[in-house]
Amino acid sequence: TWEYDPAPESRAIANLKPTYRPFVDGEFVDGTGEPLKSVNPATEEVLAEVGTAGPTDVDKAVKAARRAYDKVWGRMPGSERAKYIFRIARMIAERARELAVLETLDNGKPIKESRDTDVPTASAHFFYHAGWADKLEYAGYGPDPRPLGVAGQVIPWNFPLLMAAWKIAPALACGNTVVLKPAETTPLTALVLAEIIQQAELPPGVVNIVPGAGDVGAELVNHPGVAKVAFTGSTEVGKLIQGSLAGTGKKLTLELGGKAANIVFDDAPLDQAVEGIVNGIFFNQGHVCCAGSRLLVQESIADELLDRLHERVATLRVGDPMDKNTDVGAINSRDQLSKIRELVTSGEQEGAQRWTSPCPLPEKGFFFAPTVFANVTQSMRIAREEIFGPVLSVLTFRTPDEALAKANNTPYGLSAGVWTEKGSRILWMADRLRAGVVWANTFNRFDPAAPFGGYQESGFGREGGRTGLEAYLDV
Ligand code: TXE
Repeated sequence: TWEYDPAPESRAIANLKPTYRPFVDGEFVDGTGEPLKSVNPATEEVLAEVGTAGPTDVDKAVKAARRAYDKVWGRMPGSERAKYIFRIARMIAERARELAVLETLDNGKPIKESRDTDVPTASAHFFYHAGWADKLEYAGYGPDPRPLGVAGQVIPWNFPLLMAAWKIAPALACGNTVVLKPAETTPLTALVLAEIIQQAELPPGVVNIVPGAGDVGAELVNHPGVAKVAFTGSTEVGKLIQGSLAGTGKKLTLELGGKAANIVFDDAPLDQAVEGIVNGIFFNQGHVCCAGSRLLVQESIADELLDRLHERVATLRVGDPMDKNTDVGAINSRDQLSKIRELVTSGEQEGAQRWTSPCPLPEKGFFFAPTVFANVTQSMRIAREEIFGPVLSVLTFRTPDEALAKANNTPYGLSAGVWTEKGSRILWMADRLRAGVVWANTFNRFDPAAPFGGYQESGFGREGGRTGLEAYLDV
């Protein structure tokens, strides 16, 4: 074990300020809500105090967004909107180092992930959607697709900047204006994005950021001035929102939980599969809605694969997220850590065989060692419920039919992985898996041009690609 003393230089690179404030109508304002404290989950120290939005601030933000929509943004030629969106993309790239360090401090994810995935993908998302802004007549919704108005968007804490980009970029490209609520444990990078949006000189009100907890989210999605709601978060809250919007005529997309199957056949390239399994469940501490949290392995290779997997997982370095060599960082919050612990205990009690990485953990901070459960049966909670942590449940199968039945035996349906040398089998499986994304001989690959979204209780609607524009357009 070791003590983690966050280097003051990290704070300097992140340009960390003592206070952050809501962004409404082009200005940073004192929110009327109770301020919250954003905590570094790796050290449990307070990073900054964040002003939150009260109901009056949400109301002001939605009205400002509506004014901006009516007066400028909704009427601006797409080619003009594109220039602003390109500018945001470039400015994110220019401030990549600052944003990556800030994201890691606030979220707990390894710096190599925020550096190589979160920040560049956020920038790429704006670049990609800037390209659509003046080509919407080719989006496939008729010659003159129209924006909807004000989009109310609520995002979670697992990819704070990237989720903001996923939400804001397509909304702006299509001519909508935005009020976005970041998650209460990770509001900082969204507020730096607000600064970028201000410096990029977007007209006031086009984008508003209202930090706060779930009550602020509820206030936002239920505001009568909001025409479209986009939510990423828990299935539980997604269902609540869907219920409360019933009959309002608001357009809704939901991106909720998952329990993805990563399916390995006996002809799979095993070394490659082991890397894909590790990436599938330990990337971002497993705080990934499409995480490959159920490994389905063909019985004949199960022992060998499990041995190789243990060997590989034991090499993962868990700890200081600011260390470039760290593979698994901190769990985002104490609440999430408790949830992971509870589900892991249930796995033990229900008779699954637990293996835990011997990697030492820091004494302070919210950390959880990579864990692999063997002998898991389909009825166990660890096979059914989303753990959202670095915990893998391993099940076996004998035939492709059995693999398919087990993979689809879930109320979710966000993603799946298939590992085999047989192209025909990949196509057969992909056709029958009830999952929005099926990766073949890889996992957790994203591209702004590829639509992403789920089936069943993983939600509905797609984000990204041409299809993702549908959520923000009327025909
Ligand atoms: O989610 P919440 P939590 C899953 C994951 C995790 C569990 C709980 O399994 O362990 O959900 O996480 C806002 N109206 N996922 O509690 O509460 C909230 O402030 C409007 C999977 O953090 O759903 C935050 O901004 N908004 C998921 C956002 O919703 C409300 C990512 C998500 O928080 C609200 C996160 C309300 N009534 C968690 N209540 C994924 N799909 O990736 C809360 N919020």
